[in-house]
Amino acid sequence: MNSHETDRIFHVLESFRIELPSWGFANTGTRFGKFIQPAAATTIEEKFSDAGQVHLLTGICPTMALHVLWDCPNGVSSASEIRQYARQYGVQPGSINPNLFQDQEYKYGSFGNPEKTVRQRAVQHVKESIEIGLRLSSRDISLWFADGSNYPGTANIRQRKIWFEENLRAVHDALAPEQRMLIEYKPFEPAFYHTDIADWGMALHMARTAGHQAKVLVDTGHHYAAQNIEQIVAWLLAENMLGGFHFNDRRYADDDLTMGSIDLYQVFRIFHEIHFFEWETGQRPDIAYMVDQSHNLKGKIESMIQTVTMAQQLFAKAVLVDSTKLAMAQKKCNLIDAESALQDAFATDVRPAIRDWRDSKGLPKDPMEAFRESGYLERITKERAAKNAHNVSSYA
Ligand code: LRH
Ligand code: MN
Repeated sequence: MNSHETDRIFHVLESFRIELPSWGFANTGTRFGKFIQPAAATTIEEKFSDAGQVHLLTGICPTMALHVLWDCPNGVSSASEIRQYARQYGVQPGSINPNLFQDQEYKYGSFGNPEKTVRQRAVQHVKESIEIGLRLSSRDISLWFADGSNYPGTANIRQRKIWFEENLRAVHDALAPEQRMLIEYKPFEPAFYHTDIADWGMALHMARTAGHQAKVLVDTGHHYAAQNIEQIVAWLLAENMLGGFHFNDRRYADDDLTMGSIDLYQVFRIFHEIHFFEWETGQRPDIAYMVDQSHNLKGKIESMIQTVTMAQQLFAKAVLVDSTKLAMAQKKCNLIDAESALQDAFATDVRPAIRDWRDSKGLPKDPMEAFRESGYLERITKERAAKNAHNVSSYA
């Protein structure tokens, strides 16, 4: 790697930041049960403490996403306690994620529920989430809806679309000027016949209908296996409607595995579209990079460190694509040269440069090693094991 490439890597690492999900530190599982980890976080303080460790060791995770019913049990009045932990552990509250999928009354949906009172309650919950965001100086309200149906004919899809447009407009209008609303799509699960916001086109339509502070959120796990995710990213960039990402990896469906554990080149191609857009337009897109994973088997904090350093590596590799050479090859339809412009960058070992960047910032060169030597895991295991031992693990 030449000094010019090292400089480009140092330059992009200066601004690359990725947000951690509070729920990634907690005991989560699948419908077949969950395997309790004695060191897992159960309180919001513990989640901030663990996120604080990852930020301390990597320097690039200054915010943590919150899920309202999981992290703000007292609603708006949880804000003061959360602000105190944010100060104590050096990680700020990030995107606010309302919970519109676990309450019994959401059986037939939230914003799309045929029951007006249920739709109103869902709108109220999002408005409360917006207020929590304001109290915590969080910019993004991140909306995912489990809404849909399991059997043909059981839902009026067009009527639900109208309710979603009405309710998304209503909550959009409750945003403060500095806030954004991110709309996340998902093709299926937990609904297995239709999902009301199932793909990027539906999310784009809903964001545009809601208002100018609404953007689309791309969860990499929310696509059919054959879908070209980076093409969706390129379109949303071109439309200035890409608000953020939930990164994870999958072999089959929304597996929520650690980013880059299955298909590193997928994430590289996404990051390439973002760098290429910036090179071509001179505009730095305002994208929230976030992790959304479920760490069922691997250690939760180690999985986060693995994810964050992998994201950094793939973001750095992607900036090494020679965009001038690529643009020329594309123009001339020189397929081999165009292809190799990406493959050469992807094949570059950027880890030495990233270690040097960390060293230049006074950060540990190897965050995973530093974590294992810190004794933090041993300490929290002692503190939390008894509490976690009572955690139920069976599904039914
Ligand atoms: C839905 C989803 C959504 C979250 C949840 C934890 O699959 O991706 O972003 O609210 O996971
Ligand atoms: Mn997600």
